[in-house]
Amino acid sequence: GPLAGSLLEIPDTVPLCDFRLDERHGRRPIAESLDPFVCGISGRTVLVPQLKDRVDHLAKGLAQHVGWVANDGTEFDKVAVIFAPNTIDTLTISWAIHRLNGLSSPANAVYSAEELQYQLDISRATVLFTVPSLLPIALRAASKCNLNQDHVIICEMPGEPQSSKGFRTVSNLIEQGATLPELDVLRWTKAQGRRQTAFLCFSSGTSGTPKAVMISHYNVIANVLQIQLFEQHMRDAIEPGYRDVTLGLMPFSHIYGLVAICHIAVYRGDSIIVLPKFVFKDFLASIERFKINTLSVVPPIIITMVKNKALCDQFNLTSVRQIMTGAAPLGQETAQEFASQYSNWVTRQGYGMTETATAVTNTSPFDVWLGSSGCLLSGVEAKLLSPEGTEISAYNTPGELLVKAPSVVLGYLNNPKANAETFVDMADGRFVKTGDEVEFRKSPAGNEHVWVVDRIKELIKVKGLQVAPAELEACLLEHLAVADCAVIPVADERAGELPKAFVVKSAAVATDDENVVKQSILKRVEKAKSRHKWLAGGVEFVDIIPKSPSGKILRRLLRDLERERRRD
Ligand code: 4UV
Repeated sequence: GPLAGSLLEIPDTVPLCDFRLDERHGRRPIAESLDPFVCGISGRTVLVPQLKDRVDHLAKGLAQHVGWVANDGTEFDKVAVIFAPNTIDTLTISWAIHRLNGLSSPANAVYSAEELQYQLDISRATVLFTVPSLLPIALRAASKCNLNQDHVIICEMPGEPQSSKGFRTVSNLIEQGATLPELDVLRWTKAQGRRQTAFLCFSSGTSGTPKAVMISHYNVIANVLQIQLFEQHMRDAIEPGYRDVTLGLMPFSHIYGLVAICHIAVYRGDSIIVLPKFVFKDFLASIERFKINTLSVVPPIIITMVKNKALCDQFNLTSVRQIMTGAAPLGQETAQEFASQYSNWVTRQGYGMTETATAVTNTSPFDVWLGSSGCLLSGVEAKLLSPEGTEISAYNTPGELLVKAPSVVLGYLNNPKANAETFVDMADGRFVKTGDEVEFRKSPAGNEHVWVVDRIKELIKVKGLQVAPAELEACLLEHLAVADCAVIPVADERAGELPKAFVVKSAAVATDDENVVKQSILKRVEKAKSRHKWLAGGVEFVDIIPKSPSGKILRRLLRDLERERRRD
């Protein structure tokens, strides 16, 4: 492609909070009047100088309140989980944590207490940020892992009570911090450099239960610069000084919202219109009200728009120039139908994963090929491997994608087995196995495009969110009626995929009524897990779960059988 071979210089001794806000590292001087964050509900904004101050003051207030020291170098003693929907302060909190050399672990706001507890445990968090409406769930999880209740901090939300009795708020800590002497600012040592973890995001990778992914400051900066380099020529072509007004709807707890929306936008000096949850009419109204020009969404939102064109037409959406989708496959036909309805918009797709600190590919507006995930970003090296492990170089031939890039993460926290399976040292460097089946195809314009054709790994994607089969299987096995089970994805028009369980009933089941047993199994999952993990693909009773001689569940066999049944 046009970017192949361009040199990327990636700073590796700069923390994220300084990367953009400290002018020495910025692309262009930051106008103090820019508003990186705008609340899509209240209209409240955070301007650049406020963002800087809020990060500094919150860091100081936090250090004093929870007893963290800025420079002790024991980073894994200082982990804070942020359990909140998107707010204009979410990134401020992460950056304040980073100022203290700490790690931020964002958790999805839809989590149940059990799921949150798992994240607190695995990340060994000692501080928990949440919002008033989620406080009961947060406290239930915190008490189960002995997290000091004094270290639960409330982030204010529009439309929710401004304080919760007895709990510190982000505003309290900012006020308190403003009166404290300057921090002995984090001495960003060359020794830590590329190895300094910034985020612990959760992903199940190619198999097993969710794991804490160690994402470094360097990883995030690298991906921001890769995306920026890819897009700069297009932005220059639009107009000098062009600014995105972008939609901040994708969860900031997921790599997509965190890096490919938040960090890239703040770096460029764009505005993010922050929305805490998807309500279709609010989404449309926000585009009109804030004149949003870049929409970053997932395929189910594209499908909702296609199916509800009449409602969309009631809103003035003429500000939009482009729509970006990723996190799950967008079918070629859907993409074509959408693009014909919104022919003035550029329909783009990105492909990436938590383990690559987001983007591996992106669509150039000068070579849109609907259904393709676009071209490799500059700085990415890719390999396709056959099931036998030989390298595939031909076009239009599927294989597992392996990726080498500066954004490939440090690894999974405390999990040498998963690290050895996922991050492989090859003769030409360290690659990550994506678990995705991909083809390289030459576009009519002559560029090499990446087409994601199938998924090899166990992962299920419901509305772009991860669901790990192993996590649901463990939950099902706790049910007395379940002797054995396997969970697989089944296709769904709206959600993309839904989890379905095959269950071998245990001999101990008291009733013959399969429906009663089924309902009881469904309830168990609904009680323990957030909604996107519910078994909306169904429960089917079987006599045996197919396994390999070593005892591994043959989920792919079940998935392929199910696909064939549905095709008939
Ligand atoms: O780890 P994760 O949950 O990460 C993501 C990342 C999403 C994005 C979003 C916008 C971008 O610009 C971008 O570069 C990345 O979802 O899940 C990773 C898995 O999701 C599937 C694939 O199976 C990954 O291994 N996936 C992600 N993007 C696509 C996709 C896509 N465009 N097409 C098909 N599958």
